[in-house]
Amino acid sequence: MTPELERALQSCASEPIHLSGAIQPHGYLISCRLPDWSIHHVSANIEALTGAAPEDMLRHSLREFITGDVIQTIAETVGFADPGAPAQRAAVANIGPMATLCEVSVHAIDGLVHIEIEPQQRGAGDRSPTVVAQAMIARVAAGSEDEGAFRQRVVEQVRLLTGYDRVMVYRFRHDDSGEVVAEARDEDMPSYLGLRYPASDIPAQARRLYLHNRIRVIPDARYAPVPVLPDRSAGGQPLDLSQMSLRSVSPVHLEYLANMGVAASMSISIVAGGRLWGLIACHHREVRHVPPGVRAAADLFGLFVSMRVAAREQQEATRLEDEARAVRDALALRLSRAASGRAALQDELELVRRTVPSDGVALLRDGQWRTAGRTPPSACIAGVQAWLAQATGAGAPVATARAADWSTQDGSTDGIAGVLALPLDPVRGEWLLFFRCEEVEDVRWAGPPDEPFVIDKDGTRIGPRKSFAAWNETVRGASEPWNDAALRMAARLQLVLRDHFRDPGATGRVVEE
Ligand code: BLA
Repeated sequence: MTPELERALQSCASEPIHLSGAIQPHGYLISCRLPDWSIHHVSANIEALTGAAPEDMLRHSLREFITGDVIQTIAETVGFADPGAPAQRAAVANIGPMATLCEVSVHAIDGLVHIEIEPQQRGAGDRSPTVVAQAMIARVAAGSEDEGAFRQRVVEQVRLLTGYDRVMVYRFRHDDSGEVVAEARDEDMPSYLGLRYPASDIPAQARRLYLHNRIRVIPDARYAPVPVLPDRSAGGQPLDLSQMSLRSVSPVHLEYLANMGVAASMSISIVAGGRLWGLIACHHREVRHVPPGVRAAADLFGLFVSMRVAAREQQEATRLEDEARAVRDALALRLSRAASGRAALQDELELVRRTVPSDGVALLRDGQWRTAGRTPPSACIAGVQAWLAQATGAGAPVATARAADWSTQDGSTDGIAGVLALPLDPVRGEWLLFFRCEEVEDVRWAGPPDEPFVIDKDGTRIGPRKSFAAWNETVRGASEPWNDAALRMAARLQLVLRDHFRDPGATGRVVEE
């Protein structure tokens, strides 16, 4: 990656998207302070709704523009919500001199109550979001034991609800790149299934925001932003729009959508274990409105999908832990029955390998190793020893996912990249080494990952890349990283083995080979 590109990516990740100072034009904003409902901010387009110019509304009371019963409902909704929570649908009401039928969403942040008003779209329907979400949940919950079938039902249900041309489940990987793992689409739309996108397509600050603000809709990606007036608070701070439904989004992202031939988009967060697991991402070739009621149903459905994904991940982690524990117990028994557990370990490597999710294992003793499963050639021993010499710390397992950390430049590693090393007797150079193969996958990147966007000739303006044609790249030299669960399993194995490797004087049990 060139320094120029690195700088550009950095600037991308530091764009304060929650301070855009504008909303999308399919709605209006009025922001008030309690207790007097004095108006402190309005969107520049407000006159079309209330018949009053922004300057004739600022510092006036909301009561001059909205009826008492609607204000009462707004107050109740805000009172019930947690401070800083995302906008919530509060009411459907006739607003302004034309009695425009509108949906009203509200949230409170920094002492301001933000009221977002969207004229109701024709044919929006009045089905209750809870009833709709309930039906969707029932349909995906029934019999989707298999993860693939579950995801397929998810995209089909969201497509049925919203009518988007293409609905995808987009899953983040360990390096924050992502992959489309399920798709339902109009047959005329190109398929994105299986395509990989670099982490910079959804930069870190956006991923952080989407953890809490779970749903985003851009009905018309070619819109002109409507400024919020004034764009700063009384204290001179830019307004925090992070929880707003109408927030005007990053112009870079709008360009991205245009490059994909997408005129309207929606995405729903899938959160599992406190981390953004993925998104349900939707595209449409034409302008498409998603009324607040449908958004509310999609949001509830997204919460269900999140819980289901989290439960599934938890189940899978528990299954792996249980399996590893059973293998450790079997290993402990065998070693304790042997005259020398320390000596017997080398005959139990197949069992040892299954105590930590890995492709192979080696027992390093006296500068040689005994192996089981997939391991690098023994020509790599010196390199591994050199890495161990500088990587050791306080007797805990050490790990790397990168072959470059321990391999010599010209030597082959036989496709191994990750090493997790467990000190048995580091003073004597005795180690247990787990290996992982490199993730040599044929990755179908949606456009070159090292060229995620185009930098203009003058180097100042950046835009997302223009090419979405799939091309293959082989990821070399790195394995799937050793996550906390793997490190925990290694630490537990270390406890099992410790008894057999204590100083002979201390235990009297260790018999030298
Ligand atoms: C936001 N980028 C997003 C969002 C998605 C994607 C889903 C959330 C907003 C939305 O719902 O539309 C990316 N969309 C995808 C991907 C797929 C998809 C990967 O459908 C795959 C099928 N984007 C770039 C580059 C930058 C960038 C290079 O490609 C930075 C220079 C920025 N993307 C960017 C920003 C946002 C974003 C800043 C936040 C938009 C906002 O919420 O304001």
